[in-house]
Amino acid sequence: PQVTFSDDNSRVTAVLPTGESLEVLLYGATVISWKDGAGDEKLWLSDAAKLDGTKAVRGGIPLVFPVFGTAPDHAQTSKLPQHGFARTSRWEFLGKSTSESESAGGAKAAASSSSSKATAAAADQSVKLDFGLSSANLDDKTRALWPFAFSLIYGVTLNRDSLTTSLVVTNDDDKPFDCQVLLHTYLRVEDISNVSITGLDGASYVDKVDGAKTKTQSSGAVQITGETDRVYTPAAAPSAPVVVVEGGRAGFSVTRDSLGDVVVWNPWADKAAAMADFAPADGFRRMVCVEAGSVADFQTLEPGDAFEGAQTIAIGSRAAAA
Ligand code: TA6
Repeated sequence: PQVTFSDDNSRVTAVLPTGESLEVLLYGATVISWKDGAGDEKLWLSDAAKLDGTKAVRGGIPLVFPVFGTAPDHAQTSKLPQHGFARTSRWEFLGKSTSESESAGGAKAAASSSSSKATAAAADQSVKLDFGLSSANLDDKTRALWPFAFSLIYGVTLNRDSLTTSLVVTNDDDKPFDCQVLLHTYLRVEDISNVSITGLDGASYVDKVDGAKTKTQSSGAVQITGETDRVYTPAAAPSAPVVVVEGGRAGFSVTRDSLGDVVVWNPWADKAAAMADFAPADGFRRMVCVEAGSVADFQTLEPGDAFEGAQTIAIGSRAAAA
């Protein structure tokens, strides 16, 4: 895999030998592009997204920490901006690591051609980029709003047919702090009217479009036919996939580690029109946010404690099998 920096050091790009690619803005450690081997973009990024560090990126995978939304009744985080400060801070690039896995075909090929020199097994390469943010990196204003010593390590792993992003939060302070974590993923779809989301059957959810009432998802797939803003807490294990199906084919299969909640959001026409950085105006028909997080309540990290939460988004045939 190749990992290159942009000239202005604002972003890092990784490309696998098989063509898949990833682009991460150091501002917010925001993944702004993820392309499959055919060069098709899998994430939605607004045409008006700010990529110059003046505002959180409208699209890709913004990081939400230490608070999801705003929490006026939660003393520790009540002074923070919506979704906290991770997505609007400058992260450092900590390095890359690559790994190869013998693809099954390669192994079979090697076994079957014992007489001749086995062809080099086609190795499925992957690359992991690590990013860091700590209280030491924060500007004074932000640190004053949330005065705790912490460090975050964000790992983004590009595989041939999946993307994994994991966040490790460590309490470096001598007192406990509460936090929430969420990966605010904007998935790209062809047409939202052909999309349904499975894997949420029976889940309880908070409907933020209907007075934040708690409801239970009936069985069957979730359709998006208007503004949708729901915090699901599926009863099934986080490893059970939430699948974005489009035109009868599984487009994305999202599995989680230690992130018990899934937010499903689509602003629809009016809310999209009200966001200056949301373009084109009908772009809401080309996206759906499926956001893995731990946001239904706060978790308390004791001094020295660490929490790791991760998501894996599988695409194409792997997703169908999931
Ligand atoms: O994830 C859903 C949500 O909390 C919505 O309520 C909406 O506010 C969205 O996030 C976008 O928030 P932002 O601060 O990025 O405009």
